[in-house]
Order: sequence, then C-alpha cells, then structure tokens
Amino acid sequence: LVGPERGFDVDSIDPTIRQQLEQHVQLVDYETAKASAETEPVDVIATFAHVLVGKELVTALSPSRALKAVVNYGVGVDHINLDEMRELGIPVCNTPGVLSGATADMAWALLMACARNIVQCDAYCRSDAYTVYRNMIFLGRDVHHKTIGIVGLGRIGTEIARRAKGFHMRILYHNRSPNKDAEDKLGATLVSLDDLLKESDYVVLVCPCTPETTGLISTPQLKLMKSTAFLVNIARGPVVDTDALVAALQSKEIAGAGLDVTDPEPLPLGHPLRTLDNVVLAPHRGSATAEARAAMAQLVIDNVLAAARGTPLLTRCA
Ligand code: 8YV
Repeated sequence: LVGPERGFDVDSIDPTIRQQLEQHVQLVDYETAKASAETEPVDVIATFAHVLVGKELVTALSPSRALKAVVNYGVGVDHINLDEMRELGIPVCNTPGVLSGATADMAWALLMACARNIVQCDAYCRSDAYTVYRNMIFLGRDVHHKTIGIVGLGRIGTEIARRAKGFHMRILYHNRSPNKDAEDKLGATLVSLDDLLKESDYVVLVCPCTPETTGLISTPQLKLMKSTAFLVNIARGPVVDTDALVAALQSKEIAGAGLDVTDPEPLPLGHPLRTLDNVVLAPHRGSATAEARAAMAQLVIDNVLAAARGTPLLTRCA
C-alpha cells in the first residue's frame, strides 16, 4: 500500500513484494483502502520514503484503530511521524542492515566521481572534442591518504569508514554517541562537527534526518570547509540547506558535491544544482542494487506477514 502524495511512481514498487504478499494477504492500494476504510480497515501499512505517514493517514485507512504495524521499505523513517505512531500504539518496522553495504558503496561512487571528475570525463570522451590525448585536463584530487569526515557513524557510516581504511584515509566522525568499535578497529576519531568540516577533504553525510539534523549543513558550516573539499550527501536532502549549498558551489567555496538526495526531491527543472558542473547527482539510489533491494523486499514481506499473523516483528525500530 502506498500514500497519497504525488511526485513518485507507484508502479515502481518492487513487484516481488506484491507477488509474494498477494499469496498470503489481500493487498489494497491507498485509494481503494481509503474508500472502504469504514467497513474494511487495513491491518498493516507497507510504505516507503516519500510517503508521509502520520495520524491522519492511519486514521483514514484504519478508523477503527485496527492497524497492527507500519512496515517501511527502507531504513530511514523520517517520513513517518514516530511520535504520533507511539501515541496510537502502532509499531514501526524498517529494513536496517541489509542495505548498509550497498549504500556505503554509493557514497563511495559519488565521492570518487567527484574526486576524479568521472562525469565530465565521460561526457568529454563521448564528444567530438576528444581527438588528441592531453596531459593536463580533468585533474582530480587524491582520495588515498586524505581525510574523510563521516557525519553519522551508524551501520552505513561504519561501512563507509571500513572502505576508507582500505584507502589509508584518516577517518574523522561526528555522532550522537561514540562508536568505540569503529575507533578500535578502524582508527576513527570522534570530533566536533566544526572540526570535522575544517579538517576533512571529503565530508560524507549519512545521519538520520531528524529535527536536530535538519539544516545541519548551512552557510556557516560550508564556510568552515576547505575550498578543495567535497560534500557527499547520502542521508536526506533536508540535512543540507539547499540555497546555502548552491551559493557555496557557485562561489567555489567548496570544490564540489555528490548528492544522492536533495531538498526538494526531485529538484525542479532548471534548478541550479541540475546545471552546476561541480555537482554529481543521483536519483536517491543509495540502496538500489539488485541484492539490497531483494533483501529489503524480503524483510518487508516477513514483517507484514508477522504483523498480520500476530507473531513477533523482525525489525521493529519504533
Ligand atoms: C530507499 C532509503 O531507496 O533506506 C532508506 O532510508 O532512503 C532508501 O534505501 C527508499 O526508502 C526506498 O523507497
């Protein structure tokens, strides 16, 4: 089941989820569920990022308060009003762990694309301009032995740090609480956000989007970064103040940005972030590998069936 918002393609939902769940439960889409909610309230809501789930939606679909769980396809649950779910006594499940490696790989893909101008190189090689070999074009920046600053050293952040260790990088992190394991095994150092921004060559945002992290990176923070440093965002768009980022990129206060997520998402046509040549964009593809998607789908299926059958939920997060 999906929510009422526009701006996403309902048919893009993993068909595995539909096919497998259909064998066990009756699946209804949002409009159908809403129309028949009085007589047939839904038992479980399965949803994903980009669909705002709160008291209003839950009450519209299950006015008799029969809802047993909200099951999210994805690890981030910032689109679900957890306070309201708590108030209603509705458990929330997500898909942690199974997408950490894929999302860390994506952070690295953006980081490397930024550092070595991969997108510009590709366009150049396809264009008529590439007729002779040139030595001094598209010079990038080293990644190895540089400093990476990871904002949010949870499951995905730790995977990013493990890859950074392979590149012999100095690893700084900023987190709500210390990650002793990453300090011991990866040599990661906990620092203030300001110090991380000042010292890092690559700043990677991978924190959850909460009221505390919304707008975390704005003009004062971007000013702390080196003019040679890159910002990679695989967290959520609102963690960065978009206008401040555009200004920093236009004035070359930072070298560039790799953005898997933006605010708004998608960006409107003609938005500066769509045209700046020191930006690499991806359409929220962090966990989008065949392997991670299959594992996410399986967790959604298992959680929906557990909720429907009244057996313990597998990955409850709230
Ligand atoms: C998903 C995500 O692509 O896990 C998350 O929090 O943002 C992504 O993995 C998305 O939620 C699926 O629609």
